[in-house]
Amino acid sequence: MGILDVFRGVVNGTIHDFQIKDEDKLRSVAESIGIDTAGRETMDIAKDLYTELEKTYTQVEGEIPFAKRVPEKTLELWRKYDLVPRGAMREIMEIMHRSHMGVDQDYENMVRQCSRTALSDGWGGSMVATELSDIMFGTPKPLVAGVNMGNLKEETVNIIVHGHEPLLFESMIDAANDPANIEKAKAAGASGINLLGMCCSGAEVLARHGVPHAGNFMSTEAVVATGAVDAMAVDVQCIMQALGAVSKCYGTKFFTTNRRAHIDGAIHIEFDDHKARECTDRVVEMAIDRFKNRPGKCTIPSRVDMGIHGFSHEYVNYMLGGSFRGSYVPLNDNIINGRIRGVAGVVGCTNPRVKQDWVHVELVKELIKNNVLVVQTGCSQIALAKAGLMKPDAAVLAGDGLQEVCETVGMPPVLSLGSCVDNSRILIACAEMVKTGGLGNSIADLPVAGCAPEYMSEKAICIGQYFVASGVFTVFGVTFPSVEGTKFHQHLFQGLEDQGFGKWGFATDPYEIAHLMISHIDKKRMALGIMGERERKLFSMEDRRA
Ligand code: MSK
Repeated sequence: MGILDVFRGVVNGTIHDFQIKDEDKLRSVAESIGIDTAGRETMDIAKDLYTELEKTYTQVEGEIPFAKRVPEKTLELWRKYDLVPRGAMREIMEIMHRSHMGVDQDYENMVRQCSRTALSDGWGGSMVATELSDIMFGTPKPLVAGVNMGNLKEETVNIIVHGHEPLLFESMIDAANDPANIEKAKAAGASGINLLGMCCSGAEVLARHGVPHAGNFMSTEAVVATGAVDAMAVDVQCIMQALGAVSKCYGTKFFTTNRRAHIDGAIHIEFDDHKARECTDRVVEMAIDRFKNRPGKCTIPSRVDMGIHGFSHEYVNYMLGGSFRGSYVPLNDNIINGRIRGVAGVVGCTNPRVKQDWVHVELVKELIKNNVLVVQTGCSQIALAKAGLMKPDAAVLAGDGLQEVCETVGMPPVLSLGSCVDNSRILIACAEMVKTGGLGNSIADLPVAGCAPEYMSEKAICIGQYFVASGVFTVFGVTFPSVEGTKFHQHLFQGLEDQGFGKWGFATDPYEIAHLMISHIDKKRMALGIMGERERKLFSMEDRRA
């Protein structure tokens, strides 16, 4: 909603710190929901696009605008079960009412509203945020960038931005590159200003601008202990509560910037969309002050892991088909001929209950070894970037078929897409695979699967549910918030698939998760009649570990 608010300010001319940067994207998004663009001025189209996309949140009857992007057969199924979201606010109000004591007491009916609300996020709020961010800040294209704490530099003023909304980060990029601020940093004895990202806002600007990334959710306190972080500014979501106290121990200036998220012990400087630089210039100024008075020695780990980031749907289209015939045909063809067995989305959080990054890395290695192309978002993608799998030469870890495709195209076997909000890019890719043809008529027919092996946030449940309702088998790890053996659990883990949707899965062992996903992909391949000569062996856990 924050991104939509800023887009409204941009089209109405009341916000000047942000602009429309990608006009092609503006036109293609507008056309995708039936807005006429031929011969029209950019701002005219933008105004119509705003009016249309606002309905995603506020409409009380009808279907959200991006329902027009859903494959026909998937949309038919949603209509049959009355799942097409009207508007996010209406669906959230309704679920709040239905979950009140003594209202909706039928598990299937309740799950239907869960799906409808979740879909208003995936094909609604998240998709709007991704598309408008591309329009205002630029659509990502692959670029080489580094992750890990070795991106901190002792001789520079180090500023970290952490959270989930790109607005703070975009403004901080401007502030950190402002010659006047750089001069102030130099006058304080620094060689410059070094801006780094963490968590999801970090993943987003890593993909969009190649800003170095210091680490995922599990590293956000540890990075402060280097002593080298002069300022950390946060907005919303996944901010560890102890960051204020940890920052105090190391003299790091810790800022909250969003009116919805204050933290005890933080310096609060409110970020105002209309005066964005007031906040970010102030953070830079206080970071320079801390640099001048660093309380102790810096201990910066030397490791930096380079990789390729920023595979937007638009770029994947171009990468596979070329600029004159951009298309998903080569991807579908390579799935049909069996070089690529299927596609897996491995996304989501890192969770303190398990060894850092281990489940993500082992799971993804097992998938690519079995010729499954992996797409990633969020903290999971940072785990794999640190493990070095976002480089084309990581293709040696892939099975023969996937390796051949990666070498031909020159791409890594693991594609980094951006933040958790960019999971909507995976929905668009699924819709495109259906539209391209040869892999069934609905998303539920595709040989694809999804996983958040270390989820920990409430919104991950919503993301999982919008993938399941869209037709994707989705596996979660660590814990699952339903009781095995109940009718409700059975409905989530099987009943939904019987109705034509995707379904949930659960496992904690990375190899078991990988083979749940691979078995599902094979089941879909079998149904599509594209299993070929491949021998289908049911593996025991011992086989898998061997
Ligand atoms: S930041 S929601 S820990 S991916 Fe999106 Fe990472 Fe999960 Fe937060």
